[in-house]
Amino acid sequence: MTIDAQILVALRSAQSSSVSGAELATQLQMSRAAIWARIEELRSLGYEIEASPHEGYRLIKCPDLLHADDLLARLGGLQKIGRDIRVFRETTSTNDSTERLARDGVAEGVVVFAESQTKGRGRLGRRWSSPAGKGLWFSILLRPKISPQAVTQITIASAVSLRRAIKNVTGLTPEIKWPNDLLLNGLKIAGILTELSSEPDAIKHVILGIGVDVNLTSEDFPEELRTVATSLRIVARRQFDRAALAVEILREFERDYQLLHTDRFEELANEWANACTTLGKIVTIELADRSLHGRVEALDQDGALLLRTEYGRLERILGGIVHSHPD
Ligand code: BTX
Repeated sequence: MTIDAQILVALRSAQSSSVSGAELATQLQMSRAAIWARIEELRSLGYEIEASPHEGYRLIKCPDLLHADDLLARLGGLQKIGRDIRVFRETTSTNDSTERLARDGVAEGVVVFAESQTKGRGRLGRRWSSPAGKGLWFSILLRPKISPQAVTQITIASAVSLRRAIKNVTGLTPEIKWPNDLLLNGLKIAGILTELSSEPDAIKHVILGIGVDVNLTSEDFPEELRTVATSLRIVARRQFDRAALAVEILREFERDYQLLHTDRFEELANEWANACTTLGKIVTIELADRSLHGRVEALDQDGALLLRTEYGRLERILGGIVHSHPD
């Protein structure tokens, strides 16, 4: 953990009391002057830190920005997902930035956040609107030990952990639309883009891209999205601490990702099925080369959707865009 992250851990664990400069200096094996310089640096980033000659330092308020050291400090360095965190002010797509790290051989668990994306993307070349400082736009590098056919399990695991994290932090309970959308009041508040790099029978790596509309107002969305998308802020009528939500998502996902590797996907699949509004629905699914119409019957052990088509055949679907129809 960096020095700044360790300082933030110490200040946070003191809660509303102060930590003396001498205590920090001993703990971090630095001079008190060097600690003071780091505190000044954190202040310049917007951290409100009170300094009193008798009592020491006290953390009053964190700025509304994503700061790698702060995220690391909040995670406490205990887990694989988020053991390394990078934050860009702007990037094309966090999936691209993470892909470069993957090719450089960086170990799994690195998470790349961006305050804004100029070319945020969804599936099939669709765009993902990512205004600065309003949402969580990030990607996780994974090197899962599962077969390429089972990669949908990762999307499922991330959907349930994302839903749980949102519920824990905001009290709102999104529904899941297969395979990768989270909805509130029928409007999209989050999307997941799973990109796979694979050989025929082994996964090289997976980039899990997650976008969550946290503090956007309706004006922050391009006009054409205002009838299909919403944000946690619009629904709850209050703003949320993006860093706290980010950390909760990474914690929940760490747990579910471990379950995948211990053959416990069924537990996640059950949770997913309970939250999924697509099960049992009459849908049209747009695939790359055709579309299928029928009723969604179940999810199989790889996370694929089983669709009973209008002709009575059972089709196994791994991707595609789902349109629901009333019964
Ligand atoms: P998707 O293809 O299911 O959804 C894309 C569609 O969602 C768009 O066509 C549009 O209708 C709608 N949309 C666009 N922007 C938003 C938004 N901010 N909120 C709600 N709806 C929107 C979903 O793909 C997967 C999205 C993943 C986004 C993350 S962000 C971090 C990472 N980097 C990156 O480039 N993509 C992922």
